[in-house]
Amino acid sequence: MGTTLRQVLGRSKAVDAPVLNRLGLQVARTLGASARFHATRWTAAPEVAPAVACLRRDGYAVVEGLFEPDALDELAAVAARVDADPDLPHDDNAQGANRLRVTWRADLSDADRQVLDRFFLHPTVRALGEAAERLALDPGAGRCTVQNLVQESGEPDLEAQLHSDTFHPTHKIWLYLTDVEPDDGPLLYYPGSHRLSVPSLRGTYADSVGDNVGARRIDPDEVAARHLEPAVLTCRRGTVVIANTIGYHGRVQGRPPGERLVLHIELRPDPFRRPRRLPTDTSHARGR
Ligand SMILES: O=C(O)CCC(=O)C(=O)O
Repeated sequence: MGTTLRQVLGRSKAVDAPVLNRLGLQVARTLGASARFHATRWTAAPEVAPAVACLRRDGYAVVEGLFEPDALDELAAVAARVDADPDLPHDDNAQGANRLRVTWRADLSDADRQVLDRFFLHPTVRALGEAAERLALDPGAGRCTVQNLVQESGEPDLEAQLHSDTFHPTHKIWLYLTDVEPDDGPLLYYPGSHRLSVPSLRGTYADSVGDNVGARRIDPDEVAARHLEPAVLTCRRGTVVIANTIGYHGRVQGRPPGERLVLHIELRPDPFRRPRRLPTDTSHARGR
């Protein structure tokens, strides 16, 4: 079957077109999606302007103090309860030996969703997401989930391999509900790696002519060629982190009994047919 324009201008991480990839298709998609993204202007709301400036400069930003301790306790208690609820559908994702249990906002009871929506629908979080993606977000837009990562001994965490999620700018937001120490598997990010560069485009090309169809694994030589240094985002509970995950990132390999409970939002609009607004997400656990 021939490669269609729809595939080329689609959101798939890679296009299965060996000849076109050898001619530089994935590099062209990367440059085209970046130009499309940067052609969209968006003025950040004043309360998030400093964080958005960090996000645009470094590829990630940290926001602290969004919730008072009592409000945070309530969010953490509800998140822990829904995570442990055997009557709720969950996705249990293999991450090497580690266990990542995902619970979707749309699967929650109205009462629990109302509590967790204090984060998912928080005006500051929404303004941050809108400025990051440069489009409007309906309440509950993006994949809104509770995620519990438990460190186990054995195979390393798959997400501990340094990677770039996809070929275009795209954002993830975490609210950490537990303190995150190195053993808990904190996020690791290379500031500045979200910008395109000759080494990153070379890496994109090399990846596209191989057989990888998932997130692009980053070779240490590519990092060295760009003189980038990592930031490990250990933090106190209550911290919000937003990252542009075209940038090089991964999780630090933790160790038992490390554990990390988060509320998570993933924003990934179509890079070429960019909508003006992202609708509310109604995804459910696959096992439902
Ligand atoms: O959970 C994290 O800290 C990072 C996970 C990751 O690498 C990813 O979502 O692509």
